[in-house]
Amino acid sequence: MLTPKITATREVVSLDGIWKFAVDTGAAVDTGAAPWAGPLETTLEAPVPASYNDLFTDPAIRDHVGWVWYQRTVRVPRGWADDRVIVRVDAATHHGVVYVDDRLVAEHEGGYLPFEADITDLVTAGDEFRLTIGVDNRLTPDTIPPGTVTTRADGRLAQSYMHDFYNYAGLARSVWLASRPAVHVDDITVVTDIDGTTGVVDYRVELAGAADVRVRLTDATGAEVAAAEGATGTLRVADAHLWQPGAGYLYTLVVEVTVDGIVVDEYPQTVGIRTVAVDGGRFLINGQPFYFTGFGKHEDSAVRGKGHDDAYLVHDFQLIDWIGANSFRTSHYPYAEEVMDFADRHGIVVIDETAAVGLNKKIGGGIADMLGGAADKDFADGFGPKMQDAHRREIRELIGRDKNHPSVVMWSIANEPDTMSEGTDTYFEPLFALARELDPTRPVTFVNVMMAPPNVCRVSKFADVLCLNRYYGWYVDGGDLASAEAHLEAELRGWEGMYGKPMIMTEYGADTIAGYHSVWDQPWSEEYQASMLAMYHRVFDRVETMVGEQVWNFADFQTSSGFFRVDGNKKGVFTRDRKPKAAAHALRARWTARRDDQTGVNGR
Ligand code: BDP
Repeated sequence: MLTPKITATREVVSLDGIWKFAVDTGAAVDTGAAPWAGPLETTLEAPVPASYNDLFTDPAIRDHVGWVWYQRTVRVPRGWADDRVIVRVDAATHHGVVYVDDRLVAEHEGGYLPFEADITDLVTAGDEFRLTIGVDNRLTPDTIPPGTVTTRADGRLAQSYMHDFYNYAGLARSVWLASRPAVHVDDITVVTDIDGTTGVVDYRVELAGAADVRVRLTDATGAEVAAAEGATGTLRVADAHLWQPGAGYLYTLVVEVTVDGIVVDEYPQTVGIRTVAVDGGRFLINGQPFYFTGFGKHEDSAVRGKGHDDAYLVHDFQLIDWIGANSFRTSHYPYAEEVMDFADRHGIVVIDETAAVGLNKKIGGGIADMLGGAADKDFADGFGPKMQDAHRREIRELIGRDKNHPSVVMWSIANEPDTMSEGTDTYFEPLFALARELDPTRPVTFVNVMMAPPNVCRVSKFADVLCLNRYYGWYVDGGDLASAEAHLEAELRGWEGMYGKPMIMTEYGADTIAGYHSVWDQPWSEEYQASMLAMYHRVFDRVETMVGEQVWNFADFQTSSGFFRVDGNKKGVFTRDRKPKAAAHALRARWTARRDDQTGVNGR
């Protein structure tokens, strides 16, 4: 799905700002009441984009389970009389319904991917309409991510889930009103290759309506470097300027749709010319071995929850650069498109993950729950074909949205699912096949949980790269780094011996209270976090097929409360307000040295 853009033939109006907001106490959607049928009866207002949970002081809003309503009036620009009019919601977490006046125009499941509706027939250029968006935060055994809703003794609903981050909900990303011509570009797919010093750009344009297509490729200065006619084709760029880690050079493919020689639609698609490949135990970008440094992140900040914020976007990428990192994983859901665009422009490498997190009854809310008796639950016990359908949709929509981002070098189809139980291989095999069918150009992986070592995991055989989350020195061998080091190395050598595939440590880390110091290696101290990471690094440097290290987590983040979390997960290298802990300085020394060593190779 194309991002709304202002072009010679398209306009966009941001609908961000303050909307009327109401919590649905009567389950309106389920009972037939219709809050969208007139002005919302409420005194509350909420900003878009933002999760609603932490905005209000009322705990009944923060912990609400079910529908909430957002409403505002929108005026269609008067110049749009000849255009199609589109409402686009960048994300509604987790289930969204959109009403134009009294009419339902869109419904979407999956809280981190966009959807849109063509509302042309319901609105008039120059006039106002009432836009109401309902958002349901419930997670069930059939959703991605899954969860369970139960009813408490006093009738209130309670939501539980098996992932370790707070179930922030609402309209956490932008909402747009967009115009586009009746005959228009519906989709664009770009695949790049390198032939000597020539860049090869294969493109495919899908149209709505009958028309001709012509394309031109411009470089970063705007100069045309190649052109072609037809909806599919190949462009060759002499002396191509490659997209490199650390140097995100972008071309623009300007797609023009013509009818009788007149341009009726224009859409610019950014293009980074680069290749990605797995070769034995190596991960190659542009034919050069690439070593991932960086983090698993979250979209998370105080007050906004998962609300997208351009200031945090810029600041987080500044900190990624400051610390010398070259990559991150969109743990544990697709991130806002603004993030992906920024990564493209700045040469940050991304492992792009679906929202399939917590497909694991054996660990519950974070690995810590495993100790609380979840270990005897089975995958088949509750996760069924409906969840697999939702998972398929999630893969399809993620690849549909992000396929043209050069920063994305690999798809991760799930985080820490149960891959030990019978039936998990038959659940996952078709999902890997689907991802490869949708995108034959990028490696596909999933992130393996500590309870599924090489001789136990039934799914690693399908992955192109082994992505491992390990907590030796924390959940296992906690406080005993000598044992942790021995166990970690033994396990990594086990994977290397059995598979020989490239390995990335996609999570390793220790909860750390900023400001807690100790002369001993005390868990929760800043010193322990730094020592533990250093121990992992010694091991990584000894294992040849290690191709990356992504610390858990970039910053402290909010989780549901419980006995294992005090105001959230504290494994951040930065605090929730992005102040460095001691480990940040240690990582900076290691990663900037590594980055400087790669100067030339990675274009820095
Ligand atoms: C892993 C999960 C991650 C958790 C982390 C932890 O992938 O989401 O936050 O453990 O326990 O199991 O800190």
